[in-house]
Amino acid sequence: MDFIQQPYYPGETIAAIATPPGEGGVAIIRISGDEALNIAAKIFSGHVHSYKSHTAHFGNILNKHGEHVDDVILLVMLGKRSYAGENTVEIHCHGGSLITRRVLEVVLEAGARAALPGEFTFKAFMNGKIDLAQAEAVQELICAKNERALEAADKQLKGVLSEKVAGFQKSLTAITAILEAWVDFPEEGLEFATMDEICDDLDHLCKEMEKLVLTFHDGKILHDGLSMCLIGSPNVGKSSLMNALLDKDRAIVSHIPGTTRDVLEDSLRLNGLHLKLSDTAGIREADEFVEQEGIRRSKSVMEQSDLILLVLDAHKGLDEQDRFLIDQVPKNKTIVIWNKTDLPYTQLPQLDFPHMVTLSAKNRQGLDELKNKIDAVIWTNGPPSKEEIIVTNVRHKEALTEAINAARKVISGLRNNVSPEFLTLDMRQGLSELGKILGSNITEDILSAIFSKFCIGK
Ligand SMILES: Nc1nc2c(ncn2[C@@H]2O[C@H](COP(=O)(O)OP(=O)(O)OP(=O)(O)O)[C@@H](O)[C@H]2O)c(=O)[nH]1
Ligand SMILES: [Mg+2]
Repeated sequence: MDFIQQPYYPGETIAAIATPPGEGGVAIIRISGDEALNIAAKIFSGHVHSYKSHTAHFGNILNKHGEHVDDVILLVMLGKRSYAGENTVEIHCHGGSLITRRVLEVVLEAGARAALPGEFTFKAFMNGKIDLAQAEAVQELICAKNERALEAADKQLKGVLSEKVAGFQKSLTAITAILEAWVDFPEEGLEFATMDEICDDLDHLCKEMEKLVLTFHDGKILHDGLSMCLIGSPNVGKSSLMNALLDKDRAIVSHIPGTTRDVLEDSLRLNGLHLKLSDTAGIREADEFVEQEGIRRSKSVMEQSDLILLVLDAHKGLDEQDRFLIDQVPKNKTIVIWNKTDLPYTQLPQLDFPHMVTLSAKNRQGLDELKNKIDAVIWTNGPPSKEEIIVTNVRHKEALTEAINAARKVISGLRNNVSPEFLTLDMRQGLSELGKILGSNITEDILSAIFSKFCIGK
């Protein structure tokens, strides 16, 4: 990210198209920085300098030759009361890609620099409008693929996670102060608190942080979504189940074994969650090249999926091929599905799998039970509630884990009479790790990595 690696000039005026490329009713060109009003005054037909903050004005954009470019609405947001925390002007023009680019060109000719990805949010961070966890939440909010991810990002943007981390920092700082006083006045010993009390406080803090780290399992699912595949022998009804789950005629279904040759993918929304569902070729001994290749792909999808739906035919019962597959799939991420229960079947064999469902893809019976089972397998302790604070970002999880390690080191140091000088170093390390979540002590390359994922204009 050039704007981070090069010297950063606070207040430098940047501009970008803030709306997605393509045609639409309206497009927005955003200008932020010290010169935003002067630039707008040069190119807009009205008296920009007389406008109050948070007001909208209709007028024309004119190029440097005084020629009309577009009829627009100009929005003015002054100083701290803007997204970036610097004077901001937004030009709402007609939403054609050519006209939008023309307006941007006029803005750049008038003195703004083209913004880099995430640079408006970077300004907001540098101007203290938001901390780093909140800046990351902006991008997560934009990219959220399901309602639950959206809720988690919204909470993070509102600062709920930041508050929690700040609370940890406060507790850790208080204990650090006690240890540092001990270093400065060793003859007075641990006057303010006994060693046991410090160990108990630190242990309590570690447990609280560990609780937050454990939410990452669910957070990752919210953030990335899940991949799920249908695996089974030919003709057991995988494609029929794919169609039933998607509620559309996506895959070809026929009574001929080996109908599906390639991997078919589609996305599925299930209880507010985004899933990628793959139908695969039925696995069996095959001589023909195309089928062999299909089967090879089925196996590879099976390995990569977070969840496997192993489909068996209740009417036919188990054959050698099914038994082979039963041995192949990892039990902890597999749901066994006995399909075709609308046809007569004898007692189903007991299989050593924790999750099993009987259904009829043809009659769409048992689908709700399957959906509930999927939900139960995915989440550690049921789906996260709206109130729960969840860590969705691996960077946050790692920083918390490092902070816990540092605090645990201090506990064991205290119990083993390690000199307090060393312990205060560990405490500082723990504090610095927590600071990274909020954006203090953060290196340029980490900032670059974070903001380069943003879109231009945000
Ligand atoms: N009675 C009944 N028939 C079903 C059911 N599900 C699938 N079938 C039938 O079983 C046959 C095979 O179904 P598919 O969905 O193509 O099976 P598949 O597992 O995708 O087969 P391949 O792609 O060849 O591996 C078709 O004739 C379906 O109509 C069911 O629940 N009940
Ligand atoms: Mg099929």
